[in-house]
Amino acid sequence: MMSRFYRHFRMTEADAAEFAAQRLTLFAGARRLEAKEIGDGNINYIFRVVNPENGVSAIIKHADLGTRSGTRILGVDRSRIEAELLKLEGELAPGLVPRVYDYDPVMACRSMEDLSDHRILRYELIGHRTFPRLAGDISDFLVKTMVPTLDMVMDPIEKKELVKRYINPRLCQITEQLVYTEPYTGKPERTRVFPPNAEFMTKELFGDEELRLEVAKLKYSFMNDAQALIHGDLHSGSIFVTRDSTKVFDPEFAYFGPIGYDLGNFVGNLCFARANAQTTMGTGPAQDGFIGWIDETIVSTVDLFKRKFLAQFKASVRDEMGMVPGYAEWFLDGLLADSAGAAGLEINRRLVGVAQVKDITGIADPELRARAERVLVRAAKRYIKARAGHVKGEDFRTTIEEAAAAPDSH
Ligand code: SR1
Ligand code: MG
Repeated sequence: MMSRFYRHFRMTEADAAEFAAQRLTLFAGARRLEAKEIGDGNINYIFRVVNPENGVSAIIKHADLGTRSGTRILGVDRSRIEAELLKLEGELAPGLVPRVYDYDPVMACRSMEDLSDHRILRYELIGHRTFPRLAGDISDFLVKTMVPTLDMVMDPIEKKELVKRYINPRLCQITEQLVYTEPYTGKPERTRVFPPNAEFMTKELFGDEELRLEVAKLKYSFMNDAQALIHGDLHSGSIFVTRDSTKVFDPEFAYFGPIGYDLGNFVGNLCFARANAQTTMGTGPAQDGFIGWIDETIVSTVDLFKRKFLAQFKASVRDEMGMVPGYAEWFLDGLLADSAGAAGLEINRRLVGVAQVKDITGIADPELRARAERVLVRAAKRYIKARAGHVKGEDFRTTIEEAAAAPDSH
C-alpha cells in the first residue's frame, strides 16, 4: 500500500499514529498505536504516540506551514533546524537534550524521545519546586553548545557555511517583533496590557525614550551579531526537569546570534518565578527557601557560565588573535551585558506582549499581579539600561532583589 505521507499536510492524531507505525523502527511490529496531541505552545503540533501493548512511546513534533492560530506563515524549515540542532546539541552536551529518533522533511516531523517522566520547568517553578542541578546543567548546556561555533574557535570557512545553513528568518522575525519592538511601541493590536497597569506601562515602557534607544541598540545586535549557534528561545517552557535530570528542548528559533540572548532569557524566566513566589506564597520559611534558591540559581548560573566559558574558550581557541591576553575576558564582559539586556527584554515582552507567561497571568489577585508586574518592569529597565554593570552573578541577583524590595510608589 502506498504511503500517504509523500506530500505535506496538517496531521491529525490518527495520521500521527499511522505515520509513526510506518516511519519509526521502535514501533516495528506494533499491531496498533495510539496518538494524542499534547501541544500547548503557539506554533507546532505535538503528538505522543504509544504502543499500548508494551508501553513503548515517542514524541512526534509536526510543523504546519503557519502558527497554530493561522495568523502567521512560517514555512517548515524550522523543523529541519530543530532536528539538526537537537542532534548537534546531543553530541556537544550529552544527556542535556532529548534524543532524536528521526526527521522527516516532507511531513516536517521530528520524532524524539518521550520525556513524560520529566516536567516542564515553568510549571514546576509555579509550583515552587526547586531543582539543585539546574544552574550546573544550564551553564553546561550553554557553554558546551555555543563555544564550539565561536569565530575564534571554529574554522572561519566552516563557520560561515553554518551561518548560512542556520539562517532562520521567519523565526527571527517573530523575536524581532515580539521581543524587540512591540513592547516599546505599544500599539494596542500588538500588546496586551493588564488594565490596572495601563498608565504605568505607557509611561515606563512605551514612553521612555532612553529605554527605547537602548532596546534599538540591542535589536541591532540580535539582527547582526552572529556570535554562535544559539538556542534562540531558552525560556522555562523550553526546559524539562526531574530532580536529577535537565533536558533543553525546542531549539526551532536557533540561529547564529548573540550568546547573551540565551543566558538572559533563562535569567528573565527565573525572575518570573521569583515574582510569582513573592506574590502567591505568603511570607515564611517556605517562601524564603524558594526565593533563596531562585536567587542562588541566578548567581550560580551566571558565575558557572563565566568560569566554564573561559575554561572551554581557552582550551579550544584556534585563531591566534583570539589568544591575545584579555580578549576572552573582553568578549565575556560584552556577552554578560548582552545577557542582562536580554533578561530585561524577556521580562518586558512577557508582561505587555502577545505571548505572556502563566507565572504572572496566573496570579489571581489583580492588585498582587499588578504589583508583581511593576517590580519586574523596574528590574527589567535596570537590566537593559545598566546592562554594562552586570558582570557577575551577584549583579544579576541584586537587580531583581532590589526591585522586589523597593517601595511600590505607583
Ligand atoms: C508566535 S510564537 C510566540 C512565542 O512562542 C515561542 O516560544 C517564542 O518565545 C515566541 O516569541
Ligand atoms: Mg517554543
